[in-house]
Order: sequence, then C-alpha cells, then structure tokens
Amino acid sequence: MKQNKLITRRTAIITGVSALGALMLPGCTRKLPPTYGNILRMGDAFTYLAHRTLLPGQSLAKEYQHGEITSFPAIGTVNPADVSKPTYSEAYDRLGSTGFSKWSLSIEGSVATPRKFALAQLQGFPARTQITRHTCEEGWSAIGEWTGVPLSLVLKAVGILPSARFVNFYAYDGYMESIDLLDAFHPQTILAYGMNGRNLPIPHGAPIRLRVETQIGYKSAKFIERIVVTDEFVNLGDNGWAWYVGI
Ligand SMILES: Nc1nc2c(c(=O)[nH]1)N[C@H]1C(S)=C(S)[C@@H](COP(=O)(O)O)O[C@H]1N2
Ligand SMILES: [Mo]
Repeated sequence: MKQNKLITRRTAIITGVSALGALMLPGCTRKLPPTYGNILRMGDAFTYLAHRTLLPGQSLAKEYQHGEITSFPAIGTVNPADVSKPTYSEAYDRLGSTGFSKWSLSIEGSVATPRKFALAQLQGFPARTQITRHTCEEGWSAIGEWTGVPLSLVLKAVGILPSARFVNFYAYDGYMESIDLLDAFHPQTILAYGMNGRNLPIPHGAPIRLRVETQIGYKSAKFIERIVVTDEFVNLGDNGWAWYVGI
C-alpha cells in the first residue's frame, strides 16, 4: 500500500511534468524575477519582465550555419586543475587526469530520485546540436557549435517535484549560477559535452558545461560538478552582475 502510493506519486510527478511542460509549472507564471526588491539587482526586473511578458515562453535563440562559426576565446577562464590558482580543485585535477572517466554529475534537491550520471550516461540521452552566439558581459561575442543533452531530459529523468522552481549549478572552480524552470526546460538549454564536433575542451568547461542560449554568457556555467533543484530562489552571491540578463 505504502509502496503503491509512492509509485503513484512519482508517476504522477513525472508524467505531470512531461505532459504539462515547463510553461505550466508554478515558478514559471511569475512575472517578477526572484531578485525583485534587491536594490543592487534592479536591472533584473527589466529584462526578466520583458522576456516573460513580451516573448512567447520558449522562443528560440538564433541558430547559425557551420560557415558562421568563429574563433572562440576562453577569456578569464582558469583551469580548475591549475594548482597555482585560488580556484584549484583537487577533485577536478584527479578526474581530469583520467580523461574524466570517473567523473559524474550529481543531481539533487527537489527531485523524486536524486542520482549521479556518468558522462557516458549523459551522452546516452538523445543529443541536441546547435550553433549559437555567445555574448559575454565584457563586450565580446563568438559563434560556436554545441552538442549536449537537453537539461529538460535530465530533469525529467530524475522527476522534478511540483514544488521545484529553480535549478542551481555548482562548478569545480567555485563558480555558481542559477536559472528558473522556464529557462531550464527551454529546448536550447543543454548540458554540453561537445564543442565544434569534438569533446568539450578544458578551457571551455570540460567535461560538461551549461549552455543557456536565452541569456548572457556568464549564465553558461562551465566545469559543472553538481546540480541542485530548489523550491526557493537561492542567492548564490552578488558578483555585481544581474541574475537575469536576457538576450
Ligand atoms: N565555471 C565557470 N563557468 C563560467 C565562467 C567561469 O569563470 N567559471 N565564466 C563565465 C563567463 S563570464 C563566460 S563569458 C563564459 C566563457 O565561456 P568560454 O570559456 O567557453 O568562452 O563562461 C562562463 N562560465
Ligand atoms: Mo563573460
């Protein structure tokens, strides 16, 4: 009986999420960003409001042709395996030394089945490849081809709970970012393991980085270690940049 109940609940959660889609999830009907009211983050309200009211929820960012791919800097990036830097991660160093064969991605929080995915398991999901423009807050942009698993598929696989509203990403270099469920379920939001037809190189975030094509470049966290789904907004620290920067 108890077990039946559990299965029914899980099935309901999982089918509910797939059937209704991200647009119907509670967090997605909000028109104000979770940072609303924070005086340092007033800019969030503008692009968030504009995107959430003016654009259809899941409109696609522009995709490009192969011939339009440009050189792609990895500016400001420190390899988390660089022992001379404050962002050094012993774990990342160790995992990288065996080609990330022992790496796994942990997905936790408001999910029915928290679990870890090996790289090969993530590569086993249906893949998506997209050629998009990355725009950095520092004023440069570049076009690259990204291949990965849609984040929506991974979230559905762990069965996110109906109370879930945000997805938080933690990287080996200490970098943190969060997005709401509308962006998390956006078809172009992928966990990328490939870049320009090759394995994602270390400077660009190996073995897995996020691509959030609807927002500015710094949302696309590299070197991802852990994903935590939450019901509430978690302020991952004011780095001086807005939480929501739609492009
Ligand atoms: N883990 C991690 N992710 C990160 C960053 C970082 O320093 N660490 N920098 C961000 C910024 S500001 C940009 S512009 C892009 C750069 O991606 P690229 O190295 O592929 O050009 O990564 C974003 N993701
Ligand atoms: Mo950036």
